[in-house]
Amino acid sequence: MNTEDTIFALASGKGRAGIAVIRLSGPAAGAALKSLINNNLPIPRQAKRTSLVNCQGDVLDDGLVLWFPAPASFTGEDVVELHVHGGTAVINVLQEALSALPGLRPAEPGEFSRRAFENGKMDLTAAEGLADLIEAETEAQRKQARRQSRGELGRLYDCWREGLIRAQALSEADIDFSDEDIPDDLAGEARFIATQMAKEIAGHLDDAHRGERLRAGLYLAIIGPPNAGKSSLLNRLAKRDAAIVSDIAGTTRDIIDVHLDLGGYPVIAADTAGLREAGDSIETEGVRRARERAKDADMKLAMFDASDLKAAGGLDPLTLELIDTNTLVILNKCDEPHDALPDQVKNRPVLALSAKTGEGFDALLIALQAQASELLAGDSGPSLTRHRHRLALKDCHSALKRAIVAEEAELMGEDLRLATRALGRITGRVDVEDLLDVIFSKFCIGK
Ligand SMILES: Nc1nc2c(ncn2[C@@H]2O[C@H](COP(=O)(O)OP(=O)(O)OP(=O)(O)O)[C@@H](O)[C@H]2O)c(=O)[nH]1
Ligand SMILES: [Mg+2]
Repeated sequence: MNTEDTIFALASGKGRAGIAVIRLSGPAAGAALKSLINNNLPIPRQAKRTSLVNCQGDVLDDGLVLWFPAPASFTGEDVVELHVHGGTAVINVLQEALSALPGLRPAEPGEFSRRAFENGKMDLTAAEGLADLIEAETEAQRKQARRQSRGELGRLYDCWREGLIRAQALSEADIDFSDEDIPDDLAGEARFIATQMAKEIAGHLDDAHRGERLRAGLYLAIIGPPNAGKSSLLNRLAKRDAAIVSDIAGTTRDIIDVHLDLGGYPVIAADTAGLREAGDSIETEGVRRARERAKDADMKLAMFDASDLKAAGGLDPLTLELIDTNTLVILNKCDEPHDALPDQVKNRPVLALSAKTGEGFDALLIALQAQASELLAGDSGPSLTRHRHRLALKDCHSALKRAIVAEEAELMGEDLRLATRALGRITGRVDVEDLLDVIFSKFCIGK
């Protein structure tokens, strides 16, 4: 990727819209703007209404243009924004005109953010936070992404890293002056810092994967015997007919996912095949998938037909087996005559529901929101949000534990160096060339 190039891309979403924003960044952005407006550059950071023309002088559209000279721009380079009419033909003809200008090419995915990172406009966690903000579907996700995009997580890691750089310097001074008569126990002080930091990092890691779960969404599995009403419930949660409902036992055979916003928390709810000793090979596969989803789920709804309480075999044993501490038990079809319901099944709370009439549905939503909040609402500090953060923090913690018990200052210094490096890789302060392609290619910004 050549950073000498000037790149351009549609910054607003694809598809018809009132306004579309095309963004340019790089050394030829100013010349490109002059050519497009056939005029001098406008006043920086002030919108100017103008016609936009191609090289032949044909007027392509009217719109607003904005000029952000380097370094006070998103990428730190010269940046131009064209606010034009958001029709497909308008966008296409403008992109063609831009391609025809010298030194301009379409941006790769994530290239604007990557340039902003490389020009020191934001650290790697802030760039990731910005990508998350664009993907955020719920309020809790928006809040987390906004904090990260404003650099809160990066600042925490930078602060720890500075502490470790100091510890490293102390341990090195201890080596350099070991033969001389120095009053302070420098290695002891370095060990003290490492110990404090190891405690803080262990606490930060012991977060029940809150940030990662909030970013990805909680998995909720609706499980139960055939005909319990699982698909009916999924449809009520989704407010649409996402799954087929019928009185034929074994209707659902595959997993059907729907994305929900439960009080600001993102939840991916899955309808699953009814659990039973299946008849054919397709249903067997469906039941296997249902069990697998139940195993991976953060929350489960174990659903039974309330009338099964008085049936000869009682509640379905295959479903009972899967109930654990993250499960809510639902006794459905309470619109039909049924016996008194128990308060608990396998020590888990029971909710009476009619997926058909909606009776008990609000109580279920409240219970689900409470469970989601318990899993996702954190303390006041920023949470790590990606597996790569976790791996680097674990590396850092292991190196610190070794440093604390190291018998020689040289070994302590080496482990402190590794711990510092691990933190630096999260924010992108050191050694991240190998990570950048992977990280930025996943961004949707600039596409
Ligand atoms: N009376 C009553 N009938 C319901 C209720 N919920 C579902 N049903 C009916 O029960 C039957 C089965 O409903 P589904 O939602 O397809 O059940 P399921 O658990 O998805 O069944 P499988 O996909 O076979 O595992 C359908 O005829 C529904 O109309 C309810 O609350 N009350
Ligand atoms: Mg079903």
